[in-house]
Amino acid sequence: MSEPRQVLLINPTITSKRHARFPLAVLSLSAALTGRYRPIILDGNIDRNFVATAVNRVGSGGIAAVGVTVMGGPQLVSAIAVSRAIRAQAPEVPIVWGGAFPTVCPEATVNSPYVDYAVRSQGEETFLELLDAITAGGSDAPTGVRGLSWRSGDCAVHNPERQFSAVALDRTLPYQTLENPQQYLTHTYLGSRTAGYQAALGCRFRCTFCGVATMYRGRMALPTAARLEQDLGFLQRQLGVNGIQFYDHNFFDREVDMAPLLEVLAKFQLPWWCFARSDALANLSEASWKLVRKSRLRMTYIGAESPSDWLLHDIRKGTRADQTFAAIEQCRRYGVVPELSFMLAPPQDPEGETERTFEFIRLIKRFHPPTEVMIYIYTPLPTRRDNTNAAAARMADTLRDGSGAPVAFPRTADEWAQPSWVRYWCHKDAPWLSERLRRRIVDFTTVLGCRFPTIMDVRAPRWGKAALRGLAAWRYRYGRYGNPWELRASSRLIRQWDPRVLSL
Ligand code: B12
Repeated sequence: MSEPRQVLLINPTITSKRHARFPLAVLSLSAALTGRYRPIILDGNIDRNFVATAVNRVGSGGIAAVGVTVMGGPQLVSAIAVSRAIRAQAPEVPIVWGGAFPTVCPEATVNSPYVDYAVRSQGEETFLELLDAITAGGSDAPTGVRGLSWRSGDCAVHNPERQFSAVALDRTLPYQTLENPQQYLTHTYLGSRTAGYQAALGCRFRCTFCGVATMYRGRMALPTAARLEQDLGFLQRQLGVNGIQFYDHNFFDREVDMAPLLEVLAKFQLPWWCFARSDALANLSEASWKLVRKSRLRMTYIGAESPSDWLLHDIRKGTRADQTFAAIEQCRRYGVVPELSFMLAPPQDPEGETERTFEFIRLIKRFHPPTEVMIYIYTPLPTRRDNTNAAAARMADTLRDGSGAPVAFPRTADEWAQPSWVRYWCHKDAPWLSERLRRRIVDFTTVLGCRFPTIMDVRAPRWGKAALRGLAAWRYRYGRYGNPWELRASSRLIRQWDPRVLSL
């Protein structure tokens, strides 16, 4: 029998080696491919020379295709670098992109000369079918592969969507194929050996700003309790994990479905972190909250987004501002730190909404000071004309820049990799922000971050955080956020880490 064909799976650099987490996307693809193909994982977060390694690997022959996982923002820049280098070394090797970027921007992806195929949404089955078509060697175009975008002459072709699949929940991730799995366990406030993990697939909600909504189109599936128990057992016993960060888009869903999973977590009592919705937390029964406490949920990330119910309605969030307070209250009662994220400066009313959000944050800090706050700019992403998220498409159509001209999104991956668009993708800037507003947001974020240093930063010394708190106190108290030069200078000395960039 002939050897299975090799497929190189690349996770381009997105974070420092120290903050590298299990590259779940390529692990999940590897689990699906094993048996029919021989997957080889190359992680750019670990191998800081991953472009050269990839070029050598492809240069030595035998690679049937290269799969690259790509998130917009900084990872796009490293994905372009590695794809371009591979194309130059071995132009005959097909390059396939999958992940959040090609799902949201398939057209820009296949408009780029170093990408042959864009896999939209879940990738396992689509990639397998594509690989089968590629390795069969025929000259037929891959018209039958659902979820695939490709180029025919000058046109981008988008094959029909693939149905949501829960098959990945039956597969175990091949952690042991990673070079030294232990190096993915990082020191966080959850534990000295924290792992990133995803239990459920998808999300039922379709918020207009969220990439996950484009990826899963309102579908989701939970794992069985047995599956969760098996995975947590493996992570704890085999790898020595003592803290878990759940990447599930929305961990707390229907209470009745969650109960068995909470029982498993209460058994392990590994400190954990997750994403949650305020309405779900506010409505959780006391019995479930007791399990939450027993399981040692340390912090939960709640998309509060805005103090304005009209905006929450516009972005299809499905929650209200009063539920934000109800969720904080429940978290306080059961010893969980609420971590709230906000989206400032929406195009409908950038200045007004920003000021209202500042006041709302101050109110929350008075109500429950340990609440953590994450500040982002509201930056909706483009949607395809045939996308099922019509509300998001309508919103994207109304975007205007500072001079009132329509916002023109980039048309290629290279354009998306320009610094201004990387900042847009990272929710740090938007074309409709005036210079004054941009400054004000940066200044407020600086004052708030110094007045309330995050507990997620386990590296900054205690004295340093106390010094920043003291220095920022008067500015915060009197709302004098303008040009906090002394805080900027001190923050450079006592370098705090930014969980928006580095995660926990
Ligand atoms: C972990 C994570 C990170 C980690 C990355 C860790 C790593 N890769 O080593 C860190 C913390 C660094 C990170 C950073 C950012 N992230 Co992030 N991150 C996630 C998170 C929580 C989980 C991703 C994950 O591992 N999922 C599990 C795997 C199995 O699923 P998957 O990646 O979707 O992969 C499937 C498919 O996409 C597809 N697929 C993926 N890759 C490939 C490749 C091929 C070849 C194929 C065929 C298929 C394929 O198949 C896979 C299996 O079905 C998601 C939210 C979420 N729950 O998905 C956000 C998310 C991906 N991040 C997002 C964003 C925007 C960012 C940032 C760019 C900005 C920000 N502030 O959040 C930053 C950049 C920070 C910076 N450096 O400045 C967005 C992307 C949205 C979008 N529209 O593109 C998400 C969806 C969050 C959200 N709700 O908006 N992130």
